[in-house]
Amino acid sequence: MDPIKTLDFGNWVSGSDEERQSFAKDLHDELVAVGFVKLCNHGLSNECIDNLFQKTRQFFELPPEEKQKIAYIPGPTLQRGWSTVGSEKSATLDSPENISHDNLEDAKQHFDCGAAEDVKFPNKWPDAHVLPGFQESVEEYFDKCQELGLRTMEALEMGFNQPQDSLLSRFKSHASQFRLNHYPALPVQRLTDGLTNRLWPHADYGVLTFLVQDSVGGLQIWDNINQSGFLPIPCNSRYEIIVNAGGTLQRWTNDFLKAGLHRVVMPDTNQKDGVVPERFSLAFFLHTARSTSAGPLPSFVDKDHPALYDEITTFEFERRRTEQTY
Ligand SMILES: O=C(O)CCC(=O)C(=O)O
Ligand SMILES: [Fe+2]
Repeated sequence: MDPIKTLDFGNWVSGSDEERQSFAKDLHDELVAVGFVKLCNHGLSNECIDNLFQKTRQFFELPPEEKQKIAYIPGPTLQRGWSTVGSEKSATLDSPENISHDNLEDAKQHFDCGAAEDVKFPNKWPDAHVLPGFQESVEEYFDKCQELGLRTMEALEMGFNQPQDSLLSRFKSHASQFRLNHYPALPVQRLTDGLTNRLWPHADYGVLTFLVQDSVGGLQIWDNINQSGFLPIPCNSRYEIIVNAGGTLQRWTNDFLKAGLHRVVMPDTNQKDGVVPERFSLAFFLHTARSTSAGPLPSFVDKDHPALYDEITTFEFERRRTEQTY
């Protein structure tokens, strides 16, 4: 059974008042209880998703020298361009405290970008003649996810009984980010030695994440209801979108809603001749304007629920988290 419930986004976009209210309530309830929901009828066409998976594969198949031209140099800047296998250390994020992180590896490479109009942290693209259509495909997908993200926030605002536009107005300008993930094929033994994961347990930093995964498997989410451990998430269709709550939403709600903890490990099936096949995923992180508060919203703080988080900007929150991983 799939631990994540699927909601029909069509009910929000074009449903009756009753259907819209019920969508907003389900979205709220599932995010609070589980930390994750899946969306169908989300408006991203199968062609758009297929096209981006194909372009993503082409990007990671480029020779390392080409990718190196747009490598992310860790420093006082946001992640843009290519990060090589193992460069990001996700074990430092939310893995149990009692393990030593120093020799724990991520078996993953990725490509990051922000909005086309983000002049403060400009994107890095491979040359168009090396990878024709890549930039256009990524930008088109980015814009569609941003739109989907805003509409989902609108529903969540209703689900939370927040005044209309009070949350949505925080996204008028935005610092959303998009990541293409590639987990190379590797021997089963590498993923079972306890030192390597495709992606270690972590919660994302933004408000909401919109994730599309291929059918290889290995994604797991923390069982927030029974606290029993990690639960495998099947890919019923590569066109479904998994939505999870990020750290900013956890801060805003003063822990009323916990960011969904997840990881990518060896798939239950799908190994062949001792090798785990390669895997791709597309992760869109919905972020607010950078100057927005990442402190708890007033309606989640009272004398029984004192503020658990300091009053910093969402940008500062992201910077702190990114710094941890390199
Ligand atoms: O590959 C996946 O399914 C998850 C990716 C992810 O969690 C991330 O990029 O933050
Ligand atoms: Fe994630």
